[in-house]
Amino acid sequence: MKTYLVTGGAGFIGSNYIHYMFRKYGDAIRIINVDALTYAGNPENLADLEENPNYTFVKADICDAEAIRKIFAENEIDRVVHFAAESHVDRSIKDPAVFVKTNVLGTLNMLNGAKEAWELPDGSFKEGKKFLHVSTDEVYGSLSEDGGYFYETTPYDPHSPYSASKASSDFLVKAYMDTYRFPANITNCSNNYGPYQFPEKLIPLIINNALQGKTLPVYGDGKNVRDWLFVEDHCKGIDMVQEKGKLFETYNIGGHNEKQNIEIVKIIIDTLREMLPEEDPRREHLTYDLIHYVTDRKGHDRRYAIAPDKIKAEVGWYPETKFEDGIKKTIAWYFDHQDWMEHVTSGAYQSYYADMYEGR
Ligand code: NAD
Ligand code: TDX
Repeated sequence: MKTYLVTGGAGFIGSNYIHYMFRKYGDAIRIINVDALTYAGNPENLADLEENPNYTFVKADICDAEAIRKIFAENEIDRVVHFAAESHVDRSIKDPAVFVKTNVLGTLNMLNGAKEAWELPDGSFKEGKKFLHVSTDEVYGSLSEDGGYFYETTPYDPHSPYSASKASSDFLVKAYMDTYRFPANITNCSNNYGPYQFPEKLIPLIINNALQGKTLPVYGDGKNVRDWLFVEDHCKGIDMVQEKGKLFETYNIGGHNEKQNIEIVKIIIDTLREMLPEEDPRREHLTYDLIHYVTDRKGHDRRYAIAPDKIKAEVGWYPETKFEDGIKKTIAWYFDHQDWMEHVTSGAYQSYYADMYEGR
């Protein structure tokens, strides 16, 4: 039985990954989820696993060397899947320091914990151990509107404090692979969408505002392009890289699905209108009139697009979910889980929203 140490498993992608892995492997695996439960971490995302004897939750900060060492000392960890990070670009523009602490120093601490536990006296590593570092396409910078893709060989050119901190963490993982032959992979993926995403990110924020009849804030001219990937496809890709990928390699994971932000916002409005029953009073307000162009994000990257050719050729992964299906499933999930949305938007979210959007 393999034991996985997942960091940041109470967040959006991490919780989807843990669900995916138990669906796929059942009780043939154990998962230990270490998460500090910041504003982005929500135990409710994994409430269905509370009674599962193969699942353990540890509340700890990935920067806490003692706590991480203890987990490695008490468990024979086979795989690390490292999601934990500060993940929101807008927050990084307001307060970069915590991004450097968690994303850079936290990653360093995870690398050291795994290295200490897995390294043999001759400097080689125990058989079969693997560390997967989850990163982003934002490390490659921004593409022009009229072409080009990010490849694994594209030079790093991060612009925001968030992407700079992720780039730094990628370089640390590369340094451990190059210096110590530390058994790792890096994956750089495009924008994920799906259930359990915190409503500071575009898609859940727009769904939540639309259902409440609030204005829908679109940055700049709304024509920035993102390459949307259904979160379940991403989770499958991570597992396939660990099972079939070559050690020490980087794999880009993308949806081959580019959309302008304004297109996404209009799709959400149209889909919600279809879902709401005729007599629902919210239908009347759910029109494009809710769209509100606001001051652009500072340093806003124009376009991201991944060419997932290498992962397809070497690992056999491709994005299976068509955007039309994925976005419908996603909107339906938020529609059916309005209680989840209420829980995550009460309290601190209100002041976050006011600070980020009021008068913008
Ligand atoms: P998220 O913000 O939803 O979740 C982050 C999780 O990490 C939360 O559960 C939080 O409590 C935890 N965490 C934060 N700081 C911690 C710390 N110091 N110690 C322990 N736990 C801590 O993020 P997400 O969207 O699920 O992203 C997961 C990973 O994927 C990140 O590394 C992010 O950079 C990367 N990524 C995300 C996307 C995307 O579209 N969401 C795209 C590409 C890459
Ligand atoms: O209110 C909004 N209005 C708006 O126009 C928000 C929150 C966003 N936007 C725009 C900015 C981006 O062009 O929508 C696009 C998507 O924004 P986000 O959801 O904040 O994602 P992005 O900045 O592209 O970064 C995401 O993808 C890569 C994740 O948050 C990162 O963690 C990941 O690395």
